Amino acid sequence: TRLILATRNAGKITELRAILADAGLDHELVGADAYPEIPDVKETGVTFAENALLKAHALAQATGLPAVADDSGLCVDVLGGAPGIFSARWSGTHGDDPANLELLLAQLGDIAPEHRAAHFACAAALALPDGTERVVEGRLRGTLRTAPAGTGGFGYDPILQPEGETRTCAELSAAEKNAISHRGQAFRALVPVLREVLAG
Ligand code: ITT
Ligand code: NA
Repeated sequence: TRLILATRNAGKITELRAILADAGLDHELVGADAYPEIPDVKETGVTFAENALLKAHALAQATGLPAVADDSGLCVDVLGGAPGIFSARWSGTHGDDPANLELLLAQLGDIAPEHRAAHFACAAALALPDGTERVVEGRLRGTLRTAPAGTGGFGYDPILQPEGETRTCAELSAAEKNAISHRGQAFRALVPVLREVLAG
């Protein structure tokens, strides 16, 4: 069966393909860019789970195929959880623009390491054309660096150093990141649900 990856974020798509393949999912995975005629849904939810469900339902309804979506972001303790669901547009420009990360670093200034706790969060949603839905979440806790390091991954990866690591997410290999990441955790938890729901 074909499974839609209801996202246009190339970094997410690369990671999702690896995570789902490693988990033994044998569906044909197709990104939202394969359906250019389908407009992007407005992310009007106030939680990652709500936005992930909105994106998954929009693609499932429009294509008549099962769809999974990822809504994710960086939540900084000292900023009360911001940027959170606004991570992709924190500086006003979208997505993998380093302006987002630079603005966040400027906002944190020289706050000491013990006050730089943060986590990545990911909600993984599945929607079927008949309206069936599931959503699960994953988290990766860590500390924010004062300067970016590394070239891997995407988004805020160069500034998040996971707990127990000496490297940032952007200095991990793709496999190392997927093994511990918010996205890896969420989508690995979704795989048994995908198997069950798509089989039955
Ligand atoms: P789609 O809605 O098309 O999936 P998007 O990039 O707009 O793409 P989100 O609204 O979920 O997706 O925003 C997620 C943002 O959070 C993303 O652009 C990054 O800035 C950040 N982010 C999420 N996961 C990340 C990760 O694994 N590493 C670094 N930054 C991440
Ligand atoms: Na979002």
